[in-house]
Amino acid sequence: MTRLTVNGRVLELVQGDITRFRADAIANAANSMLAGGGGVDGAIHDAGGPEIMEECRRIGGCPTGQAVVTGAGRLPARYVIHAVGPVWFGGAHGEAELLRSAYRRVLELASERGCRTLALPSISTGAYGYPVDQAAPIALGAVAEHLRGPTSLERVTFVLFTRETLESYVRALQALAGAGGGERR
Ligand code: AR6
Repeated sequence: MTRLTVNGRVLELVQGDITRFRADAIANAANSMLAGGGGVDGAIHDAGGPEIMEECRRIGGCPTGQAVVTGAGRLPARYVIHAVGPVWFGGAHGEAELLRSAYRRVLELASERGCRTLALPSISTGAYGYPVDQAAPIALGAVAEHLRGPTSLERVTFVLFTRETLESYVRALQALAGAGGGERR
């Protein structure tokens, strides 16, 4: 299963490159210096062009568990929301709460700007080492919770780069739906 309806809004999973995904906002898995790097961050800055980094430099940084907004340069989006997820240190260092907080902040910022569509990557599960099977339920739970409340968002899409990541999110979505997290498939 790759799609769940929550409160009439859509939470969906696709495999792909988030830089090619058309949405009002896309999230980035950034670092607290907003300094750019590899993974999805590198791909977003490469595809979006230098304007995004200029704005990141002006903002200066972002604490772990938080997010900041810039324009999207050449990307087919209006905003990039740079979220800073936690580095995995074994799970006993507040990683889950920081990851949940990073997603919540992205969702709040997108809604504050009136976005109807949002694309998300799997924050922290690449270079930052967060086990994807543990990150996926947190990521999906944060989105489902947000969609149950007042929001401008109508569709939130996880754009997952690898098949393994998608499969992990599919399992977590099945568990969420089974636990009554949505209305229908
Ligand atoms: N589209 C969607 N997902 C992608 C893409 C893409 N184009 N490229 C990679 N991913 P990571 P983190 C997936 O490492 O763990 C950077 O250097 C990737 O397969 O990008 O939060 C930053 O500057 C994985 O599932 O982010 C930070 O320093 C997911 O994106 C640090 O890495 C996240 O992997 C952040 O590490």
